[in-house]
Parts: sequence; structure tokens; C-alpha cells
Amino acid sequence: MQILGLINELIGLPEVASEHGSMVDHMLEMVHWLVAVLLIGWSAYFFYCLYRFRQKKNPKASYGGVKGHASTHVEMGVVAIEAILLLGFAFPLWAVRTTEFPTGADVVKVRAVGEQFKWTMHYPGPDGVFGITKPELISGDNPLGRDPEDPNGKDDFLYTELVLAKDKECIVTVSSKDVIHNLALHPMRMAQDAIPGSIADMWFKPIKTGRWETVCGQLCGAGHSGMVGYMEVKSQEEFDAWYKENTPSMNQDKPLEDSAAKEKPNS
Ligand SMILES: [Cu+2]
Repeated sequence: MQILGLINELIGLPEVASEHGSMVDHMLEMVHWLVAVLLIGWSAYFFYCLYRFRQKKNPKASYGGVKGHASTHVEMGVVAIEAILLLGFAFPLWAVRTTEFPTGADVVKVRAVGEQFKWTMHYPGPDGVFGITKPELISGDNPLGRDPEDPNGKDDFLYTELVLAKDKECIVTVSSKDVIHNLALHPMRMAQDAIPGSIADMWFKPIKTGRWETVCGQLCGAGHSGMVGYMEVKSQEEFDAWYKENTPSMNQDKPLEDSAAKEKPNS
């Protein structure tokens, strides 16, 4: 739909890198067209009223008001279109995101923990099970409060960036250590609030390799604008190699902060 998509081009949406992203864009196209028509229509009506009911021709106010039903019909038409957009497009899209979570050993799992003013990514390692974290264990050396006694956590590792595999569904579990943040992944057309005291999952399937900025989508304090992170989608082979490289050996006791500290992004 070339013409439909024109409005998104004019607005300058970022590229789409997830499987469902184009469906979100399609809905945005229709919302933007509706709003464009409303803007033009209501503006024209406004100027028509200024002219039609000008004081020179209408020295006395009419207490009877409008007699016709045209405006009611137009209003009902707008409500109907909005209902179609909401019930026909927005709700079904939302339902898939919130209920149809992928399962299986193939799914890439990550915990994204926000704090003023950065994100820490927690990967569960080859076992796919996150080790326990406890707030009372949080320290400079252990930013997420990982429990060193938990066997499930032995192969976990932390990373400063969100790294995902192309064509592999992922579940990102978002939480916060302090205030409300929001992990906004614009190329994936996904965003999730990070709310202290609660965890929220989001899932999607990246279909493009690349490297993009992630933004904090909630005003979270004085350093909010600097809360830029990075997201990288690697090919399956590169992802596997990266995963293996960062997984601590199960046999040796590696300091918890090791993986997160190394390979700081420099772009
Ligand atoms: Cu933030």
C-alpha cells in the first residue's frame, strides 16, 4: 500500500527490524490518515463557522442553535472508524504481544534491569534458567543482587547491551531497581515500562541484523536523556559464539561483574 505508507514516510518512522513491526506501522498509517483527515476537516469547519456566523451578518446570537443533524452523523462516523481501529487492529495486535508468548528451548531470554541511568542485561546462560536475585545482595560488585549460591545462576552472565539473534523469538523481562523507566526498542516497535517491584515480559522476533540505540521512554530523573543503551541483533552463528564467549565456566568461580565490565561499547 504505497499511498497508505506515504504518511509514515513523511513522519519519518525508524526502520522496522521485527516480524510484527510492519503490522504496527500499518495501524499507525491508518491512525495518521484519520488524524490528518480530522485535522483538515475540523480546521475547514472552524473557518467556515467563523465566516458563516460572523457578527456582521448575525448581530444577534441564536439561542436555538444548530437544527440539522449533519454534525452528529460526522461524529458517529469518526467514532465508528476509531472503534474499527481499536477493536479491529490495536486490540488483536496487543493480544498477540501479551498472551501468545513463545515457548521452547530456542527462545532467547533476557532480563533487562533499569536503574538511574543505565540498563543491565542478565542472560540465563546455556541452562536457560535465571539464577535467583535478591535485593539485599545488591552491591557495587553485584549490581543485580545475584545469589552466588544458586546453582542455576552459575552460568548466568551480565552484559551492558541487549544482544539478540536474528529470526529467533526473544522474551525480554523488564524490571527496575529504582524509579519507573521504559525500555523502548523503536526498530522492534516494542516498549515496556520498567516498574520497581514488578516484572513485565515483552516478546518479539527480530528479523534484521543491525545495531541500534535503545531509549528510556519514561522521564526518570535528571540523567534521563543520557539513558541511551544499545541493542544488537546478530546472526545465529555470531550470537552463539558471543553467548559462549560470555558464559562463565561452570567449574570456576568467576566474579559476577566480569562479563558486564568487559567489552564496553565505544560507539
Ligand atoms: Cu530511565
